[in-house]
Amino acid sequence: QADEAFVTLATNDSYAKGAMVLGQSLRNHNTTRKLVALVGPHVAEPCRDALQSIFDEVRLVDIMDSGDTAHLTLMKRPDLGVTLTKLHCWTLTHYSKCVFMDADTMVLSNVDELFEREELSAAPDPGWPDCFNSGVFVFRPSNETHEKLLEFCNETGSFDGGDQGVLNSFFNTWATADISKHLPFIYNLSTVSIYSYLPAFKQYGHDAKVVHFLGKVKPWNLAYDAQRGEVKGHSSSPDVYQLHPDYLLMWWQLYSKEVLPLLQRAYGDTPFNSGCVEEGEEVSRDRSRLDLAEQPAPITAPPPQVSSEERKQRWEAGQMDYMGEDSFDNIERKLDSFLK
Ligand SMILES: [Mn+2]
Repeated sequence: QADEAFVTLATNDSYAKGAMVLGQSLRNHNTTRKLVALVGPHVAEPCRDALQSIFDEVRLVDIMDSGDTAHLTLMKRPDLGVTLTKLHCWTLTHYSKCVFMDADTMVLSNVDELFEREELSAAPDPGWPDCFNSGVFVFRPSNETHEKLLEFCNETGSFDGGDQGVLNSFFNTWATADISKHLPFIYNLSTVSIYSYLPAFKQYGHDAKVVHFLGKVKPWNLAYDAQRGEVKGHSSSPDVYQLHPDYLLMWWQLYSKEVLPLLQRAYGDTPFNSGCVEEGEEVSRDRSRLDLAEQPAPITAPPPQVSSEERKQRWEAGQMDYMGEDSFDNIERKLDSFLK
């Protein structure tokens, strides 16, 4: 077991926060395996220091000065930078088996049993279940596999522009060959699935072991009022609906209680974006708007009153009334009534 590890990846300071929450969640559930964080060159020094205190190993991956094939691929396909950094996990050959987990995942219980699985084990993707989701997967480090993956990237690229496309094309028998390589969905519960199939979430959601904050808006894009215990600024973007309020709150509670002190120690007197706001602080809205500024702002005029049936149709057509009837507060209330 000493040669088995959970591996994650942080390419910037925001994802580093996610990696810290993931690592701490694994520690809190008493994993017996090693914890490894791969970090890109853009992660600030204090963030790496904070990662050091949670992870057994923090490894800098700079594709620019890594192996020839990786470098060459990056020259040809600069968009695959993050993907190539992630594929680097196959070079961790001092471990015999690893479980990769995205920095936007968090464990809700011990998941060490994942090491009983073989390469490549993963859960179905909610958007196309014949593809696996590459947010959580079991693999065997091997320089040979790494080289093959890089060559594959060079020749084929990625059908979705990311690592999931590459990995699904490479491990292309996953959907049909061996059912033991299909991880149950509870090992990679995408928050988007909660809303797309609410009855299933009501039936099986309490068994969830890993939650995956899939989608454009991540928990760290929002703000948190630690005094009130409230996540702030989430009514401004439709993408936020894909984040379940309970899991979102769990993420922020873990972050503010156990991760933030590590960051504060690492940064010392240097100011940094903690994500936490003072009670009633008006900046919170501006800040979350700033954080979301990379995403195009949703343009939704306040719609006229509609019947319940018409509203349902609009919802199913993807036209939610985010600012009004389908506002986050209303959805949260509805979910609460289901969950209690
Ligand atoms: Mn992810």
